[in-house]
Amino acid sequence: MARLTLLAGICLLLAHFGSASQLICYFTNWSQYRPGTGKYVPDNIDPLLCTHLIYAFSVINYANQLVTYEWNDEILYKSFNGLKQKNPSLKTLLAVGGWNFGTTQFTTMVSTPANRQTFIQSSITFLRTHGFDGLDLDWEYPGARGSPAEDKQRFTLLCKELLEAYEAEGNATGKPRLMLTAAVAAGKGTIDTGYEIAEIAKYLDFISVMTYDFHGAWESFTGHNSPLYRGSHDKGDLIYFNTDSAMKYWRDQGAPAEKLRMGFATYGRTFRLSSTASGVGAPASGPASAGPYTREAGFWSYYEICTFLQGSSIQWIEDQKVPYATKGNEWVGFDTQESYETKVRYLKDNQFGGAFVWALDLDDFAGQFCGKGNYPLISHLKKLLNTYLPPLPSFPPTIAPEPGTVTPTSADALTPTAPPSTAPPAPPTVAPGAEFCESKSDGIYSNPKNPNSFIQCAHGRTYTQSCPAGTIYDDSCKCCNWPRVKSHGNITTQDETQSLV
Ligand SMILES: *[C@@H]1O[C@H](CO)[C@@H](O)[C@H](O)[C@H]1NC(C)=O
Ligand SMILES: CC(=O)N[C@H]1CO[C@H](CO)[C@@H](O)[C@@H]1O
Repeated sequence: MARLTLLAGICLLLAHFGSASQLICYFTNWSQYRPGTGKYVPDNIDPLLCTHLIYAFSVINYANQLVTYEWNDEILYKSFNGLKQKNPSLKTLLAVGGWNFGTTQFTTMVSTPANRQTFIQSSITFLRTHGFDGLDLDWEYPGARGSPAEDKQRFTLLCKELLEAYEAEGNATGKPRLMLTAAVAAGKGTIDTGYEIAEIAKYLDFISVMTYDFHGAWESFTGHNSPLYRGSHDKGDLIYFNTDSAMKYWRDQGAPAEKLRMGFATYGRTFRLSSTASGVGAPASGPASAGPYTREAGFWSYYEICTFLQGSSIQWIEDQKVPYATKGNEWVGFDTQESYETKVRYLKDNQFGGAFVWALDLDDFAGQFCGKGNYPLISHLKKLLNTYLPPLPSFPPTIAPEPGTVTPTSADALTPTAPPSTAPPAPPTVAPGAEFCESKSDGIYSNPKNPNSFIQCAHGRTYTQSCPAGTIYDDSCKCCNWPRVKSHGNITTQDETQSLV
């Protein structure tokens, strides 16, 4: 117990250190059915990894009530919400909807005030009964996929009435108000038909913009699942199919940046090449083979990608800041620790309020495939969010003449190349006279001159950052930590520090 208190204390401290970015992680009710080492249940979740966990998905029944989907959801809810005993500051939400659930039940539910109230009251009972802290609306999408145009306004009404009811219930019971959030579209056309952005932003605690699935095997040319920037090959409406466009569109249409959460994928989307061309925009005839664990053509978990990378050719898409890999006639666009770093830097530069991950079970959660420990992507994301990242000069993505859009990198040093020399000079946060980082690769280093601080190297520049009072820099977790305490003659902090990053 003393150990848990210490852990909670460090987490709180870390939350206040650097930026207080939220990390929201989705759990999926179907990952329990994957074979062998792919099987994933709430017991596999590290309770200290994320600030919020979202259970996907629940559904709406024909009586407009919020209900379970899987036969064993109630058992899983119990272990899911039980994780809060190991991390008291963890928040859990229940997502309703999802892609497969479609739109019909949502349309019926929002169509009359009575139906909406039935749903709203049932959600309060359901969430409280099972110990969730809030509801995440995953309607894909209002005003699209069979949902009529008026659902755009009705979705706003639903958000407004849900928040009012949650406030009233919180006031009446003295419990903290239930949270209300939504996962929303990232494609400009779907955003326009689906959301009154400035309105819904008033009622939602945060908005998760699904900045992935931009390209996939439903198209006849290769493209990246989750590019950060527009690519030189993007023409017409495709210029909006990237994270940067989607996040800025939501912000510029009236959603406060601090309420927006940027989506990070722990999976990639695959293609089968139909010619000898293998770059971005190469002709494709469909998806690559299904992965042995996820078993869905066109889609590979990060841990399945790690297996594919052996013997593959990996390329960094310079203008979009994400990698792809090819082997034979199979092609996958995916994310790595390196692309996450560029994206977190972007997130911080634009002051978006945090990140969310789809999904916990698609990372190498048990560390059995990628050789980078448990949850290599999500734990890296957590570390990036909790660490000071010096802003880089923002330079527009260079539109290189086709096909010169990629630079080859080797499989084990997948490092984004330095910004072009035309980049504007660095902001004035560089430590004066510091040459520490001149020949070092990007990353965090201990400060040989002061244990209460650390040094961040970015593109050869040196940045010094202080640790919070009472803590020292700890290289084993690349974080600020309490000084190591001896108990019963053993150093006990090793596994604690690991679980912090
Ligand atoms: C809940 O209580 C707050 C604070 O007293 C008040 O401002 C708000 O109007 C109440 N909301 C509802 C829906 O009762
Ligand atoms: C096994 C499985 O696919 N489970 C379900 C989880 O919940 C969603 C609700 O959106 C269903 O569509 C899935 O089929």
